[in-house]
Amino acid sequence: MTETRDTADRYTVLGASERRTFANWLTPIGEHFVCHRNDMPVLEADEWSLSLTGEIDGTLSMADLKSAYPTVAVAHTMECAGNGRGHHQPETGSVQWGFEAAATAFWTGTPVRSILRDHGVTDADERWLTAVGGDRSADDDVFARSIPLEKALTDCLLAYEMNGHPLPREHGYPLRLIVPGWYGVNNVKWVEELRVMDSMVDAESLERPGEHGVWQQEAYRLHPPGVSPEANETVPTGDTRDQLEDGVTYPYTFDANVMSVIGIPDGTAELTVELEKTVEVRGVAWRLFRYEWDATPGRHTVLSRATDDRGRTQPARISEPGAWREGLEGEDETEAFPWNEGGYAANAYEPNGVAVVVEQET
Ligand SMILES: Nc1nc2c(c(=O)[nH]1)N[C@H]1C(S)=C(S)[C@@H](COP(=O)(O)O)O[C@H]1N2
Ligand SMILES: [Mo]
Repeated sequence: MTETRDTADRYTVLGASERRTFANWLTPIGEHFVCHRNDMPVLEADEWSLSLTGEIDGTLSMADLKSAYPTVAVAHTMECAGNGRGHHQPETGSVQWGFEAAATAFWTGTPVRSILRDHGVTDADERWLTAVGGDRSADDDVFARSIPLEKALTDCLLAYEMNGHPLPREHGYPLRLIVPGWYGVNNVKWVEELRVMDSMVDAESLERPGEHGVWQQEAYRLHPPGVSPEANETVPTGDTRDQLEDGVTYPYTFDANVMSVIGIPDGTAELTVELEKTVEVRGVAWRLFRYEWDATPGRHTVLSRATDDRGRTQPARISEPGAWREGLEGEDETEAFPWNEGGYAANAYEPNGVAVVVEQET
């Protein structure tokens, strides 16, 4: 793993350094990518508390969270919304991720639903849950993100363990929000406040100094070049693909688009195959897949393309900057994910192919 601190926009970034990470479905902590922008806060679990605000009211210590509510564990594949950004041509700004900003871990913690119910929230009523992180920028801006309350009541948790170990500091110690299946940015680390609101977070939403709406309303939204999306109070769906097709003018990165990566062969060495023997191709389509490849000698590009349970498949490539939604209207092989200025939510499969040379064993 190599750690880089992007000097232009200050992201701290760490990614799996090897394609082979994706040959297994569970990612060891040391190979799980890391992504955040502010300095990591130095927090201690026994001094820390979670504020419940907005339409709920209360304060919970770590001991309250662990003793007063059930404990659950979920396997969550987290993908940075900027994964695949490096495949945009021309290049967009920020971290040029290829396929490595994705990982699967077991997260253990308290169901958000249990806390909300205990504080009188049983129905979503089209409201939002805003999680605020304990990291501050130099200008006192906080990291705040809103998700539909409906999602929070369904399967989200406040996690304090990762793969059975105490949550590492870089992954949000002592507590982080886990939003299963949704892009990394929704999974707020170092959570210190949960706020039940009628709308998504914006500039004036919190009783705090600094900017509040940046992460929700400005960064992490899909739009063509030269556009500054206006803030929305609400959107009709958390389905990123539905938003992209026509649901929302400039979509938010909520649930993750269907995606896959090959782990082996990893392209680093030529393969020698015995006659009549297959080559194992293994990877993750945010679940482990495996394919016995009847390989023939020669040069190949091995591609993986996933289809989700709603029949939506990965587009082949990323469009030209001007195409925006038109690219999505192409049929199958010609369908192109819209080039967008932030380089978000890209799930094209062609750029992630593995070049493999196969020789016949004699
Ligand atoms: N408080 C806080 N939470 C955050 C971030 C951040 O900068 N601050 N970065 C988000 C982004 S963009 C991603 S992709 C995930 C990455 O989580 P990880 O570092 O545990 O992999 O955390 C999210 N949660
Ligand atoms: Mo991210």
